[in-house]
Amino acid sequence: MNAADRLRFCLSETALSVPDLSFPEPTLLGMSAVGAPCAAVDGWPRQSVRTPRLPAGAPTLYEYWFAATSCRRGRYGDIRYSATPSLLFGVVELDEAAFTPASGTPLSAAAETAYRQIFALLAEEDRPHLWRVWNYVPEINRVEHSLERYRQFNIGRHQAFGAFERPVDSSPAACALGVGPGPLSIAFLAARTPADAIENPRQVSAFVYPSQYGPKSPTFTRAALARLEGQAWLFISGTASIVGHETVHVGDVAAQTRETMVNIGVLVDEANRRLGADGFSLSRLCYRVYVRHAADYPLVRQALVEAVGPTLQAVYVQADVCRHDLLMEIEAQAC
Ligand code: 3EB
Repeated sequence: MNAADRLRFCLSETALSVPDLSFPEPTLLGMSAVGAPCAAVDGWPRQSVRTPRLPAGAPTLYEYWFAATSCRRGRYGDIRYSATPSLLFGVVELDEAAFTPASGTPLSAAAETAYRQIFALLAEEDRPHLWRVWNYVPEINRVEHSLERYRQFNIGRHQAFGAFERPVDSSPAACALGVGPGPLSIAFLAARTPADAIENPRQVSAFVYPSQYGPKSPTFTRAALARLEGQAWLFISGTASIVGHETVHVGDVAAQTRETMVNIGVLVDEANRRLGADGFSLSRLCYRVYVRHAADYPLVRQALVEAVGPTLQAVYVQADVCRHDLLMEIEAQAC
């Protein structure tokens, strides 16, 4: 591990001005634009999270991942990526209309293709360990070909894990949310060294969910604790009001938010135990909060402020959550 190889996360409501996009800031690994599509540009990875911020009218938020050293840019299949000696950040966006698979659905085929490209790239670049993945699936709850689209996505993702002999219990931290019509969009952060996978004893691991949630299980861990020289990063996956494998507090968005924060609290405690220090705390995480119904935003925010305290740093967006009875979901990260 290169001693200078650190990672920095930065939020801004102003797009970095990069007048010559063929030569972005050399240490910029990549970015995501929350609330508005960013123009597709060759040369460096950018994810569009095509769903509105809350409250209504909030400006587009730009999230940047910086490395401490200059990045090498590359393109592999449909992936655009940036790499440092130990890290790789990439984005792949696929239009499922281009897929006409002999078996499965266009979306399951697009998901499988995206993950196969990711795994092949990580092998070639010798950064095999996926730490964190952000999945955005158009119209995630719509049923077509007799199967909810989230479940179609899970089939394709699971098949790619199998094809590359990736054990599902060493999956990355992840989120999977629904956005408006457009491409399937996947951003990922990978490294030469593994992250520590953390599960939540209050919840059945998603990779062994029973088949009532779909023919193939999701492939993510509840959190990932990643060490870079001198830094420990905690990536908390999309977390919801699930206990065991069941949704709890159906119809009560404030109670769902409180239950979600209990789940996140358990993950933070376990991360601190593994770190051997009280490095992380709810009051110092950086949260992204997905709310299914925009009108629920004030209730979710209030419950979150009560759980976290006045230092709360959170970005809210309207998005569809991957079970119809989940009204919200929260992900978080900290360093
Ligand atoms: C859950 O706990 C809620 O499919 O990658 C959260 C995080 C959820 C990631 C994924 C799904 C995913 O099952 C949904």
